[in-house]
Amino acid sequence: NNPARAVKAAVETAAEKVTDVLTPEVPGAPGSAPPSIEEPTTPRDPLPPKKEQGAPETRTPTGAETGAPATANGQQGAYLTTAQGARLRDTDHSLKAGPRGPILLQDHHFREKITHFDHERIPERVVHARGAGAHGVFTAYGTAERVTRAGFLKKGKETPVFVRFSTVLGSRGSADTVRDTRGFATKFYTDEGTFDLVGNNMPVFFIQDAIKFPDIIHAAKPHPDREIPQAQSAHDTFWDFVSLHTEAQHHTIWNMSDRGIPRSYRTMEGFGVHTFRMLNEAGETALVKFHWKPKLGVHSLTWEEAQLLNGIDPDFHRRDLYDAIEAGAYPEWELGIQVFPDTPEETFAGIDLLDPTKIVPEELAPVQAIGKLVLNRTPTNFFAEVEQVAFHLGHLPPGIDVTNDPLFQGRLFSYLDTQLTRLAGPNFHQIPINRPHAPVNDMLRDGFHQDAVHAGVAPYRPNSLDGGNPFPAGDAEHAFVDVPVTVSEAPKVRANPASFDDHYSQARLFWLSMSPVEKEHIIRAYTFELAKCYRQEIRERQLRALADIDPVLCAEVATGLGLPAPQPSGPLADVAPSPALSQVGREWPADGRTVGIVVDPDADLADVAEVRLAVFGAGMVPLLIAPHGGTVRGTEVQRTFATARSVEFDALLLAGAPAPAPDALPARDAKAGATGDRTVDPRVLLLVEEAWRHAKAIGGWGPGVAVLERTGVAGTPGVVTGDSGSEVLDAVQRLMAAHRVWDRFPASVA
Ligand code: HDE
Repeated sequence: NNPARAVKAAVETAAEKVTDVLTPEVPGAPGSAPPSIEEPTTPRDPLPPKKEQGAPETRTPTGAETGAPATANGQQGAYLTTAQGARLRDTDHSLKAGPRGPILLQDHHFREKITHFDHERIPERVVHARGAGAHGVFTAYGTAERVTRAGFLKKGKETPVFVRFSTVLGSRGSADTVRDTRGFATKFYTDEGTFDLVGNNMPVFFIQDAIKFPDIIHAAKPHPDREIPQAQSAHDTFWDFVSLHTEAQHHTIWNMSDRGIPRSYRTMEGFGVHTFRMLNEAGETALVKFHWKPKLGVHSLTWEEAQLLNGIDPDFHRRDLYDAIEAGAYPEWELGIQVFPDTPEETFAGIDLLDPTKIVPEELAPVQAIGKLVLNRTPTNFFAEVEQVAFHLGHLPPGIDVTNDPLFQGRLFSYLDTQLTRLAGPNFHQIPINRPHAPVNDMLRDGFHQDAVHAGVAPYRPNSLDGGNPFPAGDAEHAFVDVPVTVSEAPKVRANPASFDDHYSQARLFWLSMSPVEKEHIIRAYTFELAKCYRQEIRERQLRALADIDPVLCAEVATGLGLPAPQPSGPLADVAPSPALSQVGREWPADGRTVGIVVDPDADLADVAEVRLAVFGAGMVPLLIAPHGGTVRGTEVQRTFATARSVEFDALLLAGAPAPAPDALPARDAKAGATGDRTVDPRVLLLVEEAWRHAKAIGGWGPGVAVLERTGVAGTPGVVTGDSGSEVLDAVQRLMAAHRVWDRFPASVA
């Protein structure tokens, strides 16, 4: 006898009847004709979700289900409709006054379609515009329980997450493999409210005070007159700023190191950068720094690979992330914290914990693992998820609080503010990807893009009309506690603490911690970038900064630029290296790595099938490279000589020595001719040359050995030959554990 329910039931019955009449046959259903490659002419059921992939959250911000099916995707319903649900006969022709006449203003479908299209774009992020994201799960080890009351860090607790990786400088369509810092932003949908850990792949930042953010970004973005260069720091305004504003020198040397060109998002460390304050159940506080440690180790591209990839596959990192997840090679990181006593000085081992240009070396404060992140699901819709996700440092759960780091404090303002323009209003938390998984009971109302239909009459406190709801929670109900730290009694000033004046000691610490080959790469990066500047005085000024970091670094870069090396302005800092900062010298799993296998369709391929299986078995991806597409002796070819380029592979195997195909590039053919070799396809020779130059493991057996001999690389470090494919693969796999064959790089410095 509830009238509303009766009406609803009647409507549902009516809807069922209508569906009965209208539901057409499903093509592809048992017994029906096989799917055709023609454009479908009859409607069909929605496509099933991708493997293990649900649609975005369908709850309203108040926790109610919207009733939308989990796979609701507009274009997959049976009939095309207007945005108001009216079925359409034709979406291919506008309504005209005769076939040759003008379009009529009354064409409401045309206007709706075009107007919506005209407004499809939203402003890209002012920084970090280019990115890729994925869903996953975070499982806590429980080891953080002694320092924080945060429920999602309690032992065994699993929390859904969404992670967005990004570059900083480039626009949305820019290339992935530019030299830049990478964003590593994680949204933990915890039961106690969302926690956003908005970090980078480098532990320090260019500036110490948020008020300088527009300055560094204006300097690093393309020049305002010509809007070039895109996604690069190799230009005058960037080096003008960092050579004048020398607190940027520490972050800059990280960018010039191999960390500036990661091999993959999966092989990046992440850092919260700032010091956070944690509060435990007993009411005790500690200062912490967050670290993400990738299971696969920290690995980078070579500079030449990065440059080639910018043209060959500008989506390299995005593709790598999605391919790995879809292949089941789920990327993994451990979250760790460095824990420091919460003393009034807020320093540790003499290092100011509020200075975001400083690290605390892991040798002084070990990173303690507190949980594991696994990314296991790619987005269903890039715009809805990756583009619309909105991170904010103020999204904190009970047990994690802020500190007075002036960069942190400024970011607490900026991230909320930026969404007002980018996501057009204050209700961005209602966008599916941003909806908390904790029940929401706020008294925020109205505004642009308000999706919720709030019931009740009293969105204010205190009230008696809505039964007094909602009530503030007490400590026992796990309310957020602002740690009552004493706020300085000092006068208002625009100033930094004196400890912030040290701009060089940690840049030097970083330099001294590098292996010879990493130092060589840093020298080359500075030399390249400064050589790209037009203004001589900027080069000279940056050389003066390098002299204060290290005289050898300065001298090497000066030589490359053809300039005299200046003397340091004073004594150099006496710092101990931190071996943990080097990427070289350890061994890592090769999961998800790519192995290219060159085959000659006319030769004996007996070993190839076995090697492919072994590569799969090792959790890696084998890609067969042949002169043409299709299949070779029943095995599918993934790359042809026209589409394969060495930069895609982590190791190269040669099972054959294919003769030049008719479509071999004449220029390369001529080059091969110049080396006296016309018997092997020149594109295979290029693959070998590049793989060798980029210090990758290379192996050959059978006729493949002859190719390695002809290119002159046989017998050099990291080039393996053998009698069988499996023997060669074994040796190549051992080499891959070190990421590259480091001995192949020349190193001019010790
Ligand atoms: Fe950001 N930063 N940032 N940043 N940042 C943004 O927020 C800002 C800083 C970082 O994938 C913006 O939603 C200021 C440090 C990441 O959506 C904006 C300052 C670190 C992302 C903003 C900093 C970061 C952003 C642009 C100096 C590493 C991408 C769009 C005080 C710890 C998040 C947006 C994503 C994005 C401001 C410095 C990381 C404008 C003012 C330090 C990973 O709000």
